[in-house]
Amino acid sequence: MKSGFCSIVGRPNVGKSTLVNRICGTKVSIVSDKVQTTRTQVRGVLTMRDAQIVFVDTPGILKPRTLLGERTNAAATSALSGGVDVVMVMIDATMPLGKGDRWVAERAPKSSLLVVNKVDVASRRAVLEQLRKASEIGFSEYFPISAETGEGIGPLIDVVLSRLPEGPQYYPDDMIRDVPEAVWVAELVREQLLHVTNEELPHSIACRVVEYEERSGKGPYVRVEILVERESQKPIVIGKGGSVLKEVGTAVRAQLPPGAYVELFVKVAKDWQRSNLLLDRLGYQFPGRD
Ligand SMILES: Nc1nc2c(ncn2[C@@H]2O[C@H](COP(=O)(O)OP(=O)(O)OP(=O)(O)O)[C@@H](O)[C@H]2O)c(=O)[nH]1
Ligand SMILES: [Mg+2]
Repeated sequence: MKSGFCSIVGRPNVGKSTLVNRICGTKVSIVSDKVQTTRTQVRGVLTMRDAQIVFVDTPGILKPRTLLGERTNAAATSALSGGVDVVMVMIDATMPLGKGDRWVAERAPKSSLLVVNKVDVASRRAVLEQLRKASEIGFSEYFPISAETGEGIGPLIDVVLSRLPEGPQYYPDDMIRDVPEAVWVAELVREQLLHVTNEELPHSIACRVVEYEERSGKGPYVRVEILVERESQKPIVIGKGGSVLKEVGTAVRAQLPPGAYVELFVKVAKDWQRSNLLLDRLGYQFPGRD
């Protein structure tokens, strides 16, 4: 049995979570077109007959503006070394290679795999140019892929497999993500809110499950608290006559076992992104800290 951990790091929005979901064949980590969708390390497990790869999705690395930003960056940079067997550095074929990409690349081990994502929407020339620029930084291997369509992913997985040591199976066969069910429902709510809100608001939203009850013969009853930072943000999240919450609730329920009941309510937690205490309570902890 070969087994090990493979982390995926890069700037926000390059498609890290989309890749983990594609490889694992199911939604492991939430995705949106807003930057910094992922806020913690999320593990997705690919189990094969004689190998297991644990993919570690990480928050996009960006210059931090809040305590939350500092913590998400720490969660990402800790996956650049120590405890992982393979590092993938991901860049976006549709965006110029920027300072942020170089910052990440310079801190990644030289043995990292460089992944250029979104080739489905980039010209061949743009992809080649990204590969050329990235090669100046000096990685061990280069992979143009599309996390969306799956193009190029087979060879990438083969190389990860070839780099894994002999090891135990870390997770049971049927485990695909390591996120507890209650946290997962809160993430699904946040994902829907990311889709319907704009500008600064996505960063101001945090979700947590305050009640989770398994009901025999029915799906679970889940009560989710949506936290915003200011009173003025509440009506946007609620929507006219509760329309936004209703839409979010329906979309989340569709992803849960039949009969699931999701209750949503909105609360103000003033400037939670800048409060160590609230960040601890919301589960946005520094890696390695309880
Ligand atoms: N066309 C195209 N879009 C993609 C591809 N991969 C990801 N996207 C889109 O890019 C956006 C960002 O994807 P995510 O997977 O959330 O990106 P991320 O790197 O995890 O972002 P953070 O969590 O914010 O760091 C979403 O709108 C995806 O649908 C791809 O291969 N092709
Ligand atoms: Mg992500």
